[in-house]
Amino acid sequence: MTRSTRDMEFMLATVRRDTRRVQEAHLVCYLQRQDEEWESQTCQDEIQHPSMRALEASSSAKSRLESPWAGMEDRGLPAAEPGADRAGEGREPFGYVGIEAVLDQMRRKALKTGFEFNIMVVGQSGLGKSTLVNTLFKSKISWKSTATDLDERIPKTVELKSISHVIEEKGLKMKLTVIDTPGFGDQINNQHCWEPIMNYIQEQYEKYLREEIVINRKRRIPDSRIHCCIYFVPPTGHWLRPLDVEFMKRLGKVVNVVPVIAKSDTLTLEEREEFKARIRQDLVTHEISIYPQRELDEDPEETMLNDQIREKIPFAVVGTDQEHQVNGKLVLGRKTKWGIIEVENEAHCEFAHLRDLLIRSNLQDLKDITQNIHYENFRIQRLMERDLQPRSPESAMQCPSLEKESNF
Ligand SMILES: Nc1nc2c(ncn2[C@@H]2O[C@H](COP(=O)(O)OP(=O)(O)OP(=O)(O)O)[C@@H](O)[C@H]2O)c(=O)[nH]1
Ligand SMILES: [Mg+2]
Repeated sequence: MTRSTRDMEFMLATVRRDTRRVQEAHLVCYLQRQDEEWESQTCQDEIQHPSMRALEASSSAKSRLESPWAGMEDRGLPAAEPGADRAGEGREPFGYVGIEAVLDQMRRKALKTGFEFNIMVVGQSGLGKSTLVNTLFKSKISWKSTATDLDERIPKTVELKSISHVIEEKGLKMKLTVIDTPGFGDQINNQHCWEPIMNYIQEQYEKYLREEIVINRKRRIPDSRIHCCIYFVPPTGHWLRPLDVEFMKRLGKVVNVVPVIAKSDTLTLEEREEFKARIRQDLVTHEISIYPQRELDEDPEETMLNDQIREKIPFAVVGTDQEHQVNGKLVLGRKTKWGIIEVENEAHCEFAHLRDLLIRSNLQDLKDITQNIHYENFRIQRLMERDLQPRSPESAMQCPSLEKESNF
């Protein structure tokens, strides 16, 4: 079967399926990458095409938007009348309808608009949060980024700071923003140390909601909502501390949380594995919701894929912003007395797994869950606080109920 026929069948099969998880522009970036991989693996089983899920999500909604016959099939009508071929004269009436062109349209649109992705790093002071942010920007995701000089020594973070870089790959642009937060745990009393972080997350939802409820909405609402929060667990080798339990519990209710073991180079391989198992156990015992949330798996295939991620979490990471020569190549690594720990080498630590989860495999899913679950919960609760019926953009902006402190 040729690739285009396969795509056609694939598209035809998927246009019938309904979905709510659609963000076309972002999705297309993902599709483009998968297409390239697809080209190099033509013998792969069709069911395993990685873009399948994404296509299933997009094709239905997209075809409804762009086709003048959208929804006809759902209403029991033929998609196009024989002999009245409005889409393209001279084509077979029951054969080729040109749906695959949607992919090109989506691709073009994505190239034009680009997309945003926001990550936040949270954890106790001195665990290497700022260092990991630099590692992320210096690692191979951002070779072509507009990164500024990151070689200065990393100072202690004293306030929430957002760092954005535009990462460009094959004409596609992604604005990656990382929110670096001051570490907590320095105080004798750490009660409520999560408040500044929780408030920040909530403020971003609030900002988005304000933009959404005005009558004259912007065509594209700037998205500063946190799509993923990386929580740094100290490498104690024991169990989760009560403070970490409390903090993650709260975070998990409002944002996608991905826990990592910080400075994992300080643990032996056995200690690392044991610690990971204990943390997983603790997460279940304390009912902490972390990404990918089991209850949000949509089908057995997704459960299978997500189980593989869940088995690896928390990722044992090592951070650095220094490069070293290893076998004639420059690598990001930490130089120790005994050798260099290469942070992008999977045999040394799991930084690459974390980066792949965030940027390669689950970026769209993280954005979807933020939009459809976390933001939606916030939005419903906020709108129920008072009946919001803005009459003009101005009144919406000055709506008193939005000024009020939320319980969220
Ligand atoms: N051994 C080891 N040290 C690390 C690692 N990552 C960072 N460090 C070191 O830990 C120290 C603190 O790093 P930061 O990145 O400033 O930590 P932080 O979490 O941002 O600290 P605050 O801003 O105070 O919250 C620095 O000396 C880093 O070089 C790591 O993976 N392993
Ligand atoms: Mg810092």
